[in-house]
Amino acid sequence: KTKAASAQAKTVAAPRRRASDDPVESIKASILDHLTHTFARDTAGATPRDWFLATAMSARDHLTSRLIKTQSAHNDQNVRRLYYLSLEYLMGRLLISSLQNAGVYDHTRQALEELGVDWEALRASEDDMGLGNGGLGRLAACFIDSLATLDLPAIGYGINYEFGLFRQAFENGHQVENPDSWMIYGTPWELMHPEYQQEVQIYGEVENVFDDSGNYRPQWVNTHKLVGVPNDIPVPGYGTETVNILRLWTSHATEPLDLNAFNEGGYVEAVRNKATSETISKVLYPNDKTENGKELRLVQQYFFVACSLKDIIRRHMRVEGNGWHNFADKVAVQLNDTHPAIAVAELLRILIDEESLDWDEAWAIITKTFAYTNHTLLPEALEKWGVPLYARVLPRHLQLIYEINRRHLETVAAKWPGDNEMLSTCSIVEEGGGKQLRMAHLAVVGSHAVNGVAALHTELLKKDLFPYFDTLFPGKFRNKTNGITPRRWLLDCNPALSALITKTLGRPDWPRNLDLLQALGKEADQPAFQQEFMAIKRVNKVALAETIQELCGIEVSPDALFDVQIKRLHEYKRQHLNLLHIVALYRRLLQNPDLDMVPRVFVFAAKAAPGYDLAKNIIRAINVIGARINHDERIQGKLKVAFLPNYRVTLAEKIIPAADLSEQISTAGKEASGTGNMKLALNGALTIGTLDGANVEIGEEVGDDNIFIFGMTVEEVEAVRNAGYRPYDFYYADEELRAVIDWIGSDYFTPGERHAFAPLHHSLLDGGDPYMVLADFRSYSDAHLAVDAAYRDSPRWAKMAIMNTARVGKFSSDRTIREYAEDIWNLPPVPVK
Ligand code: RUG
Repeated sequence: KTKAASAQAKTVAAPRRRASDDPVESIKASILDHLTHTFARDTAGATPRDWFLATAMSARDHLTSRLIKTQSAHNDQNVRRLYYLSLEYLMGRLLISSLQNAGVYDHTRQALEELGVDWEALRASEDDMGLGNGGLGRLAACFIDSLATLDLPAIGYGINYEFGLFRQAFENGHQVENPDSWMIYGTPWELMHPEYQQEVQIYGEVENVFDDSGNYRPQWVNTHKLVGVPNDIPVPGYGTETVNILRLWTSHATEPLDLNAFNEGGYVEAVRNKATSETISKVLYPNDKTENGKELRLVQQYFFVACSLKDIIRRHMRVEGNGWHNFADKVAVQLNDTHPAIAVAELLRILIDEESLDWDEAWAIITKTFAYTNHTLLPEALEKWGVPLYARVLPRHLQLIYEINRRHLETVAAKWPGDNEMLSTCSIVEEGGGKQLRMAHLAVVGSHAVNGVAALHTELLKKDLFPYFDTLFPGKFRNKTNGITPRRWLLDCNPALSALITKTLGRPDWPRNLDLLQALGKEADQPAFQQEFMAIKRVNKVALAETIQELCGIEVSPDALFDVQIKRLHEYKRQHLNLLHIVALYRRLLQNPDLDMVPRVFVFAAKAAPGYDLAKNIIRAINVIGARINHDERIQGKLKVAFLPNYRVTLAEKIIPAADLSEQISTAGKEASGTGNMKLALNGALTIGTLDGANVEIGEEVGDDNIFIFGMTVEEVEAVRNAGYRPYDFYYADEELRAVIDWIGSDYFTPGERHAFAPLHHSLLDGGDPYMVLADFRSYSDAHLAVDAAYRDSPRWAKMAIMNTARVGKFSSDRTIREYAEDIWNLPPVPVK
């Protein structure tokens, strides 16, 4: 029972209330009205979830009127719009950000307090909208927040997955995956629009037929039809009237029931088509990196791209005077990774097969419309599709891709005459073995701009991944360093620090202009400010310590240094390097229990792709070794290891404000950018990191004195690899490292269970240590000694932490989006009055 339940036990139902001039009264009235008239609940029986739903509906009321205003402003002015196509959006909870962005957060909190509602219980009853795997999906969520905040006319398109990323639990240290049925009881944020449903087709074959003018034309026939129904989520900007939308497609069958089959008793048969069609928007693929060759994933990609393009064309063509002649003037489409790259061939199919444009005309529209963001250099993450699969699922598109490629290779041949090697390097079709389509090549060829997501990444993209394309299309490749929304990642998740910043700067508008934080630098030396800053950190650490106790049953001291690594579990991110260091510390403590070291709490949170066995082995190793360390009284609580289960946006919001140290330790050249690094630095955590991804730029901003850089550079990694990297060389040369690896390889941590960590042990030595953990170990361990020394000097540490918050304004996603808008989309803002 909530507090409200007892406070208002006698109330049966709220009468319809009239809006009041007092905003708090008016919000109270609105919440009670929804409780009664939308959800048929009285205050006495209302559960926290009922209160959440009523509050969400009240927030939604503020957004929908602004949404309508925004749409009419955009329509009336026939504006140019940006369409962001992404297979993933990692939104998290929407209540606080909706209230904040609608400008009614404080009033709503007060209204709920006056109603006697338990706020924490209320907000805990909102499920995370986890329609993404990691950085790529979260970036999309930050971007749509910034687009609205900057008054840019934009629509995000994606899939309304019924099941988000799996819920992770641990059993005996093992990761166990459970379905994430986040919308099983509905969600208050989505507005369904059946009137904008789209029918799309798939499978079938291509026939050549004569058309009315006697021309031979290919026709895609005998296709399977699907219906996409859009669900819109309002996306309000912060401190502005603009409310854009995120449009997510749900798949349906064209005929929900085969009545003939049903009448003949074939009950399963009668709904088979419905079930198959609905499968398409059922689950998000839980894979962050590897290309998943499942047919269903290809169908998902095509389904959402085809629905979105039809919707974009419908919106454009309904305006009088619009046509194909000005399509690319009004429409900019950003491809988030190659997942939506089929859009290039689909628009071509529409223009040529349905609209009868000639090739050159169609191709000009396409290359003016699309731009593509690359998020990785890892070969296993670069999408390729087998030609036979494509021929079956999208036969007409395959023909068109072949023709795109033929023309593309003509350009290549003209540039490098007689160079067959170059032809095969640049081709969209990979020959040899089974023929495959390289989606990254299709995206590059079909776009007018291609961007990487951090300066270093973009350089490597040009140099290593697409060297010839950079020569072939000079100026096409650009950098757009990632960013994060300061609304969610500071204002909402760290209210105490936000209040201190507002008070210190003497202005509340820093969440829209993060460069203002620079001024905090002036306070970094002031003892009083340092104390206030670190007192907030401590309160956040106390809160995280409670969460750790609750989720892991581990007691940790808020006075210890909170050392945090939170991100997807992947070898290249090197959670196992962190583990080797923990085991080394443990060993040092056992050898010398009086070792003078700052007590540490190592916090991990990470999901491993269900089929990624080594990643799961690393999770198990951290859990099991951590448990042994946590219970070893000989080390007097100086080390604690907590692996928090079910990492997601909501958990990140809890951990980030409490972090002292941010682990960004990928092998140089492997992490395209990283965005967790930005969130942690913004909240005053110091980075221990390699010169990889956006760490490089974070280092440039905060200065060498305020970051702990270690390890090999990209060039050194390359040189060591070229010289023939041998992990055993490092193993034999470093006594401590050798002991640590042997220890992990023994059954010391898993008595009675031999070879529990054999996969991990093997990968580090005989497996060749592909991510060079051993080569970087000593430098990493030394950097940690420097961290230890800095932390003992509290004023120094406080100053460094403040300088991090003060100097990372560059990493606001508003800056990133402004750059995209100016440099790639040519998209002016449209203020909504
Ligand atoms: O691994 C990258 C991160 O470095 C990056 O910060 C993020 C957003 O740009 O995208 C991640 N990513 C890459 N997620 N999936 C892929 C596969 O292409």
